[in-house]
Amino acid sequence: MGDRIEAARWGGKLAQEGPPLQQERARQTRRSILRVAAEEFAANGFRSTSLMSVARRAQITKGAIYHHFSSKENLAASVVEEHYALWPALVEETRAEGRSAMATVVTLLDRVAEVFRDDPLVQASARLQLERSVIEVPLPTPFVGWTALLTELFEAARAEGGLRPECRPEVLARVVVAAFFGVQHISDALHQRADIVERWQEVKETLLPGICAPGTAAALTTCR
Ligand code: LUB
Repeated sequence: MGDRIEAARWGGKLAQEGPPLQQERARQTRRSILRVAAEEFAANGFRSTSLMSVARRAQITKGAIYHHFSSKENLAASVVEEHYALWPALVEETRAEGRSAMATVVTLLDRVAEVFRDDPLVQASARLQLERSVIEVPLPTPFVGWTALLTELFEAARAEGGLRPECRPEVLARVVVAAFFGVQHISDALHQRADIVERWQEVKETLLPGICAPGTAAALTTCR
């Protein structure tokens, strides 16, 4: 699927890189700014993060930041876009491993839980999405990418006979996205996402028997 089509699915757009980046050094600087900004946004939120604090932490000038990002709002939007740009490769890699559609869903979301635990860019994006009302630039629409992808995977699972007949793929997708969002939000609030993988395992063990074809849930809750 073309990059632009895939990027559109995730509610984002190919990160606007401003004037064409002439050299690898410029790309490295942009990546470094995004990483440092993500750490600041994740820890302190949008309002309490300043471009000065990002510049200081990145050991560059504010002018160097403005060369890549026109404002703090644009920087925040780029962090969120970079978050969503992470998923297509993980999805493609997991789907290429040849599991059943249901096993692919389970494995994929296990990996996503680990990314939420470990990646400051994703953690920052989740916080910025919660603060989107005070960020005066458009951000990618949250949840739509995962809802569309999971609907597709649950439709494939239905075709494979992997679902209970009463389950509707688009409903399952909304329920699972809501469950995952809640798990990562609560884990963040209480434990800085340290226990997100374990909490997600509990949700899987609870939800899967009501989703999977009879007798198939147990094998799925431990698949890797
Ligand atoms: C996911 C969050 C947190 C959806 O896709 C998103 O926007 C998400 C942050 O906005 O959970 C569930 C995978």
